[in-house]
Amino acid sequence: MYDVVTIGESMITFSPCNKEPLQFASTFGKKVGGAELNVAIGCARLGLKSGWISRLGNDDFGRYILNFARGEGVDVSQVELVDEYPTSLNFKEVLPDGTTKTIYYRHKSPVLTLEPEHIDENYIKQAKILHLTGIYPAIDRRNIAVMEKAIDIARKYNVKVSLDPNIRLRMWSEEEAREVLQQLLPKVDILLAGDAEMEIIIGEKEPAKIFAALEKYDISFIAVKQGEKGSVGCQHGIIAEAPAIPAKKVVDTVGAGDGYNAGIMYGLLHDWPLERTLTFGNAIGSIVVSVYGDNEGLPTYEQVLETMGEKEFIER
Ligand code: KDG
Repeated sequence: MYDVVTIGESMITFSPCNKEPLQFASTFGKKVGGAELNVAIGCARLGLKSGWISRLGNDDFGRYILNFARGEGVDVSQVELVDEYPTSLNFKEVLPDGTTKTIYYRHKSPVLTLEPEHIDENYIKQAKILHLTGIYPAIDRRNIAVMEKAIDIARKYNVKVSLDPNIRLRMWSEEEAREVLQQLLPKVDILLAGDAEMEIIIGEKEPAKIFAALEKYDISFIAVKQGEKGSVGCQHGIIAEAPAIPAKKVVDTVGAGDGYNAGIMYGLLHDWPLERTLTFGNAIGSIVVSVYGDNEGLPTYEQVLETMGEKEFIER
């Protein structure tokens, strides 16, 4: 039995060691990135059981990512190393003020070898939540068929379908993203999106207007991430908001949304009141932005409670 299962690509992330522009950097540190895997790791750190469905290149980087995910406690039984394409890469610039820029090398991605028939009904049906993102179809529209197969299985077994648009405009245009993501909305139970992403998909940025515009899709849980302002949620028509918990220091914002998603799923799986679920997600976002790396800052359950002021932090 899994709490959360995700499908998507992971890449090796190279970042300049000295927080300098990519163009002039000569030394790079190697880390692991990929929104769906970040969510699976975030869930595992909180104590949930998570699984990740993917394909990696049968190379040193693929083996590194596979072992990394396994070491974080994510089930990787549905991840295969394939010979067709090398493991994807991205180069991430993080400047001293915390601004980031990413260049991708993922056009021929190993996940292109994942076909609908590889999606194991027995695996998906064991999950409580199937989490998908807009990055996976942005890599290649062929991946939509894989998502649809997984969604059909999920709906057959009452597994909740979660979607984060994760719109990456370096990978597709606003028009392409809108067309694909709008089509998925009728099949989504949990929508976790940034306000700017909602503006791209449905033309509304303000939470009350977003919830009104989405009413026809009958999405049981919607969270609108507003960055420094916090987040607003709508659960079965009830609306609540939670202010952001200020970060100690913002050093790297990449991955904060994935951590937030893991927190929201934790709250949903424990039937928490909406406001607490949102606050828990916000707290994780705040922790993640204060640590360098896409998933290194993802906290344990106890660390979130410390940030929320519900547990004493003992330094040593
Ligand atoms: O959400 C974080 C991701 O953006 C990062 O880990 C890398 O998947 C990635 C992407 O597409 O940018």
